[in-house]
Amino acid sequence: MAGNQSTQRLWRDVSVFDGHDTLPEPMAVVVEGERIASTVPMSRFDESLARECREMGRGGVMTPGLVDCHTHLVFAGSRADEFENRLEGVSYAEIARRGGGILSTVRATRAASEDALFEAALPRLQALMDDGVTTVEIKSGYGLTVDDELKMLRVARRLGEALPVRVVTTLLGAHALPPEFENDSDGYIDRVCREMIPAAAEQGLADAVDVFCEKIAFSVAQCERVFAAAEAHGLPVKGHVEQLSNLGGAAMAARHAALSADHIEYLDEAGVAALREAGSVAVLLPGAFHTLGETQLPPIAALREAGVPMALATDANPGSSPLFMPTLMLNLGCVLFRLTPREALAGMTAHGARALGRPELGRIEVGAPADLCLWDIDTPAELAYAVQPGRLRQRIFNGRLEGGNPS
Ligand code: DI6
Ligand code: FE
Repeated sequence: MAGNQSTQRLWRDVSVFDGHDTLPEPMAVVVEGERIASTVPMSRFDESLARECREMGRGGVMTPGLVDCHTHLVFAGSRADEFENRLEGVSYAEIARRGGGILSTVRATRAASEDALFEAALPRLQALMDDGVTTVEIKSGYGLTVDDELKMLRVARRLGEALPVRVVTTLLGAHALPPEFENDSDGYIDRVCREMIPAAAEQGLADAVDVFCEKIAFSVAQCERVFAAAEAHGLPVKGHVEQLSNLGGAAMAARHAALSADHIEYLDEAGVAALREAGSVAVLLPGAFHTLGETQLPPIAALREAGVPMALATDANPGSSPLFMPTLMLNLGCVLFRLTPREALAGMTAHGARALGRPELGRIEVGAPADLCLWDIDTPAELAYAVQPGRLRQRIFNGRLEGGNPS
């Protein structure tokens, strides 16, 4: 059985969403080693190819492995109490001003050992993987001391070594003002710029640098200092901007050629134009919008009109988006933000990858890394239409079968 010895693996009769669009015909997809070797419409399929390959699957929908380009997966503690407070009418910003919110997770995360953080994050990451994720970004931002931020980033790196998933790390030292720096936010930004960023860069722990630009966090000028320090250490930047108000953080991020501007509910026309000119990705986070009961919608029509690539991510975190299910975001992106299913899927594949500075990922294309999902559905739109776990038949990571629910 020479065919079974082959290193080439074949999926046939699959409906392919390639990262941007659904291909017009059923396809055969061949993987060799870690890469996609060929994609052939079934109308031109030659059975001799099947003899050279090991058949892995037939039928269903094949997408790139999902790319979750914005998460805060590493943390300790729970914020279920704040969830109840918010239901009683206390706002997210008010909880933050009272020292809860992000700072509550900071207290728990500082107190947790590196191993405890790792163990706590494993099932969260596994949940994302079981729902099709093959690339995930993980931010720090709940340590807010040099040591605790580096601890979080080491945990993120370890997760990527322990599990079959690509982990991209982001230093979010400028997430909230730690209590030690009360009334001295510029002093804390000095610490981020002069100690945190250099240490993370030197130890190779961060792939990018992020900020929270908001009235309850840091000003545009402070965030710009963080970006300048990141650039001095060769790290790309991105920002949580225009989530709760419009400070002009997106335009500032665009001036620094940011990989992405994230949240952006309050983004205005000038911000949209700035993102377009910079080639930055707009990252939409419907989980936080949903959880916080927001009503201000991101300017989807303007972004679409301007041709700004829109990514979609979970923002998985213990406060504003305790949602660890990427395919739910496809649904929420469509229902809440009026994305088309095609836009939502592109947002969790090709555009998500671009928001991470990894444009070779999130696409089904000859030569691309073979990170793939085979779903038990008939059309790609069904992934966004129904919220239904268990439809992932196969998860292929770097050319190897690593998960799914084979029927
Ligand atoms: N915006 C968010 O949605 C997360 N961080 C941020 O700046 C939320 C973090 C949290 O509430 O713990
Ligand atoms: Fe976030």
